[in-house]
Amino acid sequence: MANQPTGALRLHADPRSSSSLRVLCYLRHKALAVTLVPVRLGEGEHRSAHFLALNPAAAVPVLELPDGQALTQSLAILEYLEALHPQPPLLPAESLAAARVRSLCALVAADLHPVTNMRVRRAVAQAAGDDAATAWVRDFTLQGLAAVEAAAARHGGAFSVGDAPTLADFFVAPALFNARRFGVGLDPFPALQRVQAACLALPAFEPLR
Ligand SMILES: N[C@@H](CCC(=O)N[C@@H](CS)C(=O)NCC(=O)O)C(=O)O
Repeated sequence: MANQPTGALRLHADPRSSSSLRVLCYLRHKALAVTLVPVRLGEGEHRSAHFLALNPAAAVPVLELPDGQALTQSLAILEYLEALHPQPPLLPAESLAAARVRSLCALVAADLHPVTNMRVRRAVAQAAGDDAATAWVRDFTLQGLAAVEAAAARHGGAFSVGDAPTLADFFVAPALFNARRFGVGLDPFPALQRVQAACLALPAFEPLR
């Protein structure tokens, strides 16, 4: 393919961060080789001059292409890889189904995740204390998951859209992993419990177990 550089992909990621896990699980699902370059968020490595040269937005993941070009934003990374490696397909060919998939990706990546991200948790903790930050994250996680649950209950089957994995599951499953980290249970979310079970049964999602 004309726009597909040959050679090794490098993924700059913190393997415990949910945005990184979206890409890591996807690469496993497609059996794509990648070199992991660890970026320890807890150590502030994403704010180093070296990393900022790669991603001025100071966030992981970053996919470094064989020619050295950097690609940021997990959804853009997955759509790029999906265009190059369409088998097995994770984006339905039918437009409405594809829009449902992208809608769920956005519910996680654009709505839920930004308000619970590390920099926001830290800012709330600094302004109002650790307990307030914990309450903040749990509250926004519950609100975000309620929206994802509603979408999965309407359009999902075994997975979050339909009965086969799609890109949406690579956003939803890491969000459920985060919910567990934050002490948010899935009891109110039966559709998400079903999606989680289906994802965790696949080898691709082993990093979330
Ligand atoms: N929308 C971005 C989000 C990237 C992002 O915020 N990643 C988090 C880790 S899950 C991060 O690097 N946080 C660092 C911080 O908040 O300072 C994506 O989908 O890639």
